[in-house]
Amino acid sequence: MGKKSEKTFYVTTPIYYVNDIPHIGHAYTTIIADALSRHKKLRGEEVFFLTGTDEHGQKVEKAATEKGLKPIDLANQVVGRFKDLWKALNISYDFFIRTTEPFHEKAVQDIFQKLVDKGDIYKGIYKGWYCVSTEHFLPEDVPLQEGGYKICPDCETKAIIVSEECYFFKLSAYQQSLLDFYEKNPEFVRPPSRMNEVVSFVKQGLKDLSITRTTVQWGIPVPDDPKHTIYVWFDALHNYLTGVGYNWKMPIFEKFWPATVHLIGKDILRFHAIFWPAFLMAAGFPLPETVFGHGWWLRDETKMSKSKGNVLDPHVILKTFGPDPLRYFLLREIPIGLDGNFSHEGFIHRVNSDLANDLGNLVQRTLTMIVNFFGGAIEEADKEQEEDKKIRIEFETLKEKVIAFYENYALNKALEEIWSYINTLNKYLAENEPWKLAQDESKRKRLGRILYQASAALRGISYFLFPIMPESSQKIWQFLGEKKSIEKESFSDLKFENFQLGQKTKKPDPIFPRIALQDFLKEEKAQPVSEKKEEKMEHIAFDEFKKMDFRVGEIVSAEKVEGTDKLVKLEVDIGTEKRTMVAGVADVYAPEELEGKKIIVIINLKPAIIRGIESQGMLLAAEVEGKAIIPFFEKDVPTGARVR
Ligand code: ME8
Repeated sequence: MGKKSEKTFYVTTPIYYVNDIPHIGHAYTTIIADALSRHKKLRGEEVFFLTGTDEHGQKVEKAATEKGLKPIDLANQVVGRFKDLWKALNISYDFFIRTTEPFHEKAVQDIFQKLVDKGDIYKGIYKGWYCVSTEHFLPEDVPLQEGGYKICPDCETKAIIVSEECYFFKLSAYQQSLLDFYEKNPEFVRPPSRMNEVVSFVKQGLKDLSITRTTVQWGIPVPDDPKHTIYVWFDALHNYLTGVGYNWKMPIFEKFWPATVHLIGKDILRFHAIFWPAFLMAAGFPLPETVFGHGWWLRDETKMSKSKGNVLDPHVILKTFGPDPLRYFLLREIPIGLDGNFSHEGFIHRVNSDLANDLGNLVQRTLTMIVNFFGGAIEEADKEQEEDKKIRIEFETLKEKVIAFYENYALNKALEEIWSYINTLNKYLAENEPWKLAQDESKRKRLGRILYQASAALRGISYFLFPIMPESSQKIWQFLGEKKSIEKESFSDLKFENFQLGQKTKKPDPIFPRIALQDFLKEEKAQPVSEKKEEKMEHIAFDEFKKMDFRVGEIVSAEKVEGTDKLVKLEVDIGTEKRTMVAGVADVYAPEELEGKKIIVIINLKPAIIRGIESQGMLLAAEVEGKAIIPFFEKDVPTGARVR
């Protein structure tokens, strides 16, 4: 494959899991990607912006089972939530990849097979600890807790022990090539502190990586060995190839690959900075330019995450403010590499002070004066004086700085510079008091100059802000009388003088309304809580427990439910009658093993239709490594006896 042309920019976000709905953390990465791609388009580059969803794996399988859904049905629901959020946030992605798309699955299988043929993937036995929440195998040095289990160091939930036949990827064989690559490409991982973390991890030694599972059914089957499914991370990382056309739209792929930047949160750095380049090296693809690991949004100093149940649903903010204030806040508040604490107070403060006061008032004042004093078009202006020149010259330096900051992922710095210029302009107006000049007919040209400088500067400001606040910038641009959209003017054509004397401006509507914190918090509280708090123990009253009718049931007959691997249909004698029940135990027990066994069943559970069969009760079983293990009675007990 030839080297791609210089003028393309291919940016990706992680593909998000569909086990639960999107939150501010997901919005953050996606907004960064959107701002960067809008900036690159203004610079005249050809851009491909990819986002999507990670739909396979144990975590999604488990979430679907808990909700009584098939994984694909859960995925379909949650994908809609992601797409709605991206629309509400004005995200201009070029393609939305879903890992359940056949073109993706096929490409992953082909690459897998290629690595098997090459000897980079081989079969063995894996034994170790696995974290379902982060979908990864724990490093061996994670200590054993007193109860004989391990805690995932990343998400602090309990890991499970796994022992199964699996395919391994020869990660260890790539240790030196990775270290050489990092050395030659110091910008591969950014910011630099993250590169140091990656290098020292690799130097400690890499072990081969288990990349298939036999206990997870919701995954891409291994070619010619379908009892194995491909590990969700091997599957997911390849979205960056398939999402840009690999194996199905090759001209697009060849144009944009390798990716310019994979934007990710620091939680998934190792997958992207170690596994991913190793997979690519093995399969013979050129490597991406940069993996940028940004910091986390925290709430009360802990990472906002679904498993911690402290996530913030952006919809309330979006409903009240529209997309731009949130986009602005997230990008302004913290440098991309660092963590930040999200608080409503901080958000409202920024919106009111930076957007409503500093920028909103500047737009409002300037344009209202043009309408009131010049009927909407500044016809005349005197020659620039020193103080006016300063506004034009600062504009030129600001333009250079903004470009450099955007290019360097320093979006908060770009915003700081823009705001410092906004403050200069507010000061310029305050010092020159155009509203007073308007009282004196002889000062009309002077008045014209001051309002011209302010308008020309505002035109530039709206242009610089466009990648971050596309909707509001476009509004300001149009209030200033521009007919074409901002995107039609390339960065290299942007000049102070592009605002013309005589240009017909409009009376502006308020762009950023002020909202009182109290009013906003009231609105927030009124919204239904859409996130469930996971992992929290909920107590039930004894009376509620007493309502549950557990009995000894005898399995009279058992047969597999057609078309499934896990489900078995049971006829259970509960003493007073026979009941049909569907249980997910066929991967552990053969139907003949179950016949005649006595088990514990709950008989007053509302019936449920499972695969078209009415299940009139449920058996109890222990969940061990994703499998259901049934407790059988050691001593004979009468069928129908109560269990308490
Ligand atoms: O990890 N602060 O998906 P995921 C900032 N499917 N960013 C956050 C955040 C927070 N509190 N919480 C989440 C996965 N994010 C895999 C990725 S890619 C081949 C597979 C963002 O749904 C951040 O970008 O858990 C983080 O890396 C990502 O969401 C994790 O999303």
